[in-house]
Amino acid sequence: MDHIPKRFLTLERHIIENERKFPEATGELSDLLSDLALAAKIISLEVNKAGLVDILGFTGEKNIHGDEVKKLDVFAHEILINAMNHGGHLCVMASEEEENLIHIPKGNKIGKYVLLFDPLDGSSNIDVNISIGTIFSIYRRKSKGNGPGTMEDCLQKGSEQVAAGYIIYGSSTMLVYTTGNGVYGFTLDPAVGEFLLSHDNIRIPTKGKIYSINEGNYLYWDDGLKKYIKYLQQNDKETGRPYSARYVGSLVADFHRNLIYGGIFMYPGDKKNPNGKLRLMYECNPLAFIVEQAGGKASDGYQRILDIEPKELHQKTPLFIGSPHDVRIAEEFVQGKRDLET
Ligand code: AHM
Ligand code: MG
Repeated sequence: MDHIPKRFLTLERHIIENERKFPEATGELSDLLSDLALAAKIISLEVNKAGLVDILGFTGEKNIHGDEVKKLDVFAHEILINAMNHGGHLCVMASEEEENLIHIPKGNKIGKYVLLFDPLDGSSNIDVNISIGTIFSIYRRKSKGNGPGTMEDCLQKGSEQVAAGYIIYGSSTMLVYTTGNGVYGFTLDPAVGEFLLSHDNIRIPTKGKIYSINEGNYLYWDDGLKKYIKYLQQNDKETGRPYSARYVGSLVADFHRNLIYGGIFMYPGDKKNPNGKLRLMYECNPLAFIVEQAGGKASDGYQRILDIEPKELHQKTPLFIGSPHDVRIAEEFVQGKRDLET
């Protein structure tokens, strides 16, 4: 797509051009991604108004139009469902905000794809104007026929994903996605209301200089992890240490920064939470697919995230994700195969 000046390359056009490379493609995945982009624009608008809530009405109250002001994460969840349940391409959905499967309403056409999403991740940061994000993951249905999708359709290994992406609502709104053919980033131009290609074929640096972890949990960590963090803090010119610590506490923001600059993000298991905090299906799998497509690595400390066999929709997993060299060394420490040099 070298012939198209970047500023004219909209997300929709990029998706369509990409799809043309696959003669068997039906255009359904393109439609799905376009619907997601529309939902993202609506959520972005609302996120940008978050600071005005005190002026326009508190959540739970009625606003000036007489509608109840919804919490933003609930709003994002509902927008995504409404934007995605009528296109005819999905057979079932699941959201971090909903315990059970979300079925396509009766009467609407049922399709061959499955959508899993975290509508607004990092929502504890909304009130303080810090970046938050939406994360999504798309699979092909496994169940036969064209009836409603099932749990089996949702509980697929991350390696089965056909597309994944996130939208970061930050200093600007960006959509980053992959269909297994590289990673592309688009920035929302608010004037024209379009996502325009701003980050072509994103590659994560092989090694970074940043580590991201909630160090407040230090006392609960295993020894291997404590040693790894100490290792990153040691002074050694040859291996580029010490690293810098950066932790927003908003997964999409922390991940996005490390994807561009290189580095490692960790949400480990610890004595309090053996499986950490992050959800395999809504957070870890989509970001793992993206990072691998960008040349990075994602692990639970022992195995590839994308190879984990899911048992339930909301299961959690420890996560080590980012530059391949950094994730490899983290694994060595976590597994006790490496020690601090004395
Ligand atoms: P959420 O899904 O309830 O928003 O929680 C997930 C968020 C992630 O964005 C972030 O990486 C993590 O929680 C931070 O957790 P902690 O505050 O324990 O460091
Ligand atoms: Mg979340």
